[in-house]
Amino acid sequence: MKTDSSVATGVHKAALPLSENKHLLKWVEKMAELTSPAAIHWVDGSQEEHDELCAQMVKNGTFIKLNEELWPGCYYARSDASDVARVEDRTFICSLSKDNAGPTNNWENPFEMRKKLKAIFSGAMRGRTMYVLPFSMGPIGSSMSQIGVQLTDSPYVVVSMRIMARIGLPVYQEIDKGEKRVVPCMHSLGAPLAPGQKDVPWPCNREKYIVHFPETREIWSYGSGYGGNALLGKKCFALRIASNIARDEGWMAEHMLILGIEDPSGEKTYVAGAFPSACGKTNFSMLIPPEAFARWRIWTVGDDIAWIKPDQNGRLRAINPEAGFFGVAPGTSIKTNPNAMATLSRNTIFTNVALTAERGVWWEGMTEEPPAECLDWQGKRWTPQIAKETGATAAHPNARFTAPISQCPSVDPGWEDPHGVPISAIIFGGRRATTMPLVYQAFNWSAGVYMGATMGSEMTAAAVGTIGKIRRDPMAMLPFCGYHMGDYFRHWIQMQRSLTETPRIFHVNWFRRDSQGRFLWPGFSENMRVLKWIVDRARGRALGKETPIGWMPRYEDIEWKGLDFPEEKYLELQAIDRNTWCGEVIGHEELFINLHNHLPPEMIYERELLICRL
Ligand code: TSX
Ligand code: MN
Repeated sequence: MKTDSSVATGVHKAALPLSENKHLLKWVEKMAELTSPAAIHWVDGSQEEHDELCAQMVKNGTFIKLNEELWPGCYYARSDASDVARVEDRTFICSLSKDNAGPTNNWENPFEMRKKLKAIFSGAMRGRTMYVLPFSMGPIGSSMSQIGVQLTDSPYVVVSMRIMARIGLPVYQEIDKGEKRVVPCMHSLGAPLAPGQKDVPWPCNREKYIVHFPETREIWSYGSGYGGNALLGKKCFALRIASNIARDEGWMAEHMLILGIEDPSGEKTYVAGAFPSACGKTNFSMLIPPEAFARWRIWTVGDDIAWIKPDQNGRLRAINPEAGFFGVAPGTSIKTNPNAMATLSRNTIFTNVALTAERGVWWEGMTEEPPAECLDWQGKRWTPQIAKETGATAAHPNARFTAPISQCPSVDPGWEDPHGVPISAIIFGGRRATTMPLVYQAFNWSAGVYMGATMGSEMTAAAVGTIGKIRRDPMAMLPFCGYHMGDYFRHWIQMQRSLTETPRIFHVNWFRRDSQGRFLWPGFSENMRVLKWIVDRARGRALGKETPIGWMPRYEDIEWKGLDFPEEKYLELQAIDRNTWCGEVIGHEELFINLHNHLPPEMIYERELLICRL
């Protein structure tokens, strides 16, 4: 292996192994042999290390340091224009049997895939440093936490993971205890440097592979430095691999926010919520109650992932395995999400937003007035006039902020409780212009599983002929379930058996429109009124009206103080049209046909019952 001067002279302490775990040392050695990095850096997670890596990235153009007065501790990155989102068509589940991956995942034979990976990773880190990045998903030492080690040639990934997960020295200590299985996560940008070759600000490869081996609990990611493709603790580990672990061990790895509702008496109720993209999940997780809800508080535990496990008393408890938010910037503002704006005001990495003249950041929807001039996410000059003429946005629609949860004003005091928080209700949601009422409650657990399995959002993308078509996204897990979706529904059904008390299950839709196409519901803070009914139902305090689809609040069951919302409009918002719903249930069939031989019978029976009631 070639070594750089710091390795050769041994002056850089980071070049020395920080773990004594034999398996880890051997694996690092083997992977270094495969990828031929110029140096190995054992990440300790310290502030000094972070500062050094940032300085190095500023020097080579990956990072721009933002104006310290305006954005203290913040950095700005522009990705390669071809590396801006997760690549679902390049994401693979390599289980031994194709049947175990199911029809909703890309499957490849694991032996073939290993051959392929060996070839593309061979020499892939030449000229770069390989970082050994140990991380804990969940609070270090919690029995619900899981440990991984990511080998990566991207310093951007190292500093991002320092926000998104717990990393460094305390994690080596956990590993060296030898009590927990470590998930190996191999990552390369696939952009080796020849001697003397000048680096680019955002190295990556046109060919991408995001590969999961569920049986051996391994992740291999090649070619991308962006988000879920590269921060392997997040979607790859905490959802795709963890969903496999959870099925085997009897718990749940879910694409859910977690929030706590505190009432004026101090009583706290936690709920988890699954929403497809573009529903405002992060906004919801940081909701600020309307003025009329004085002394009510919403506490944020997480905005994206929940690991949920039955405790000794048979009640579900949840942790957020993450330590940061990797949130979509466009649309985030003081109006839509003041807590997010406060969170990202310092120590935040911005990727693919716009850069202002005073070395600040901007994105569409951040302020009512756009800046007179800025540099867009590709570094080109952008003005409101140019936008008008060309339609170019200053920020990429998938531009992100990476910010620590600890900085969120609404962060729950118990967000790092190693035992997790008790979950009283599960909320499913979707973006639906028609059909779906503001809120209803499933009759029971299996009806709730059916509700989650059939949820979806209307397509908003401009692809021809797709407007108004519903994209089904079961439990918002379609891209994230690491095994057969039918078996996943079965696991949900089975969970009930290990619980003395099941959480109540609800469906919400903030996006129903009237005949003129206007939103019927004001949303945002006003969603608190829906949450209050959900809490009261979960605690057996509120009434509901039985309907063909579930329990629904009557007008008088909702707290309307401080909002002028006429009963007539409420009835429109909550209307269940039997004909429309017959069409809806027919739509469910399409999803189930794909999964037929793995579908638990409960799904069939729930559908039949629903049809009969309609
Ligand atoms: O995040 C949203 N939430 C959840 C908030 C806690 N958004 C933003 C879009 C998703 C990315 C919403 N948009 C919500 C919502 O509840 N509701 C809507 C629809 C809507 C948009 C604008 C208005 C009302 C409703 N404003 C006015 O009518 C003035
Ligand atoms: Mn997500």
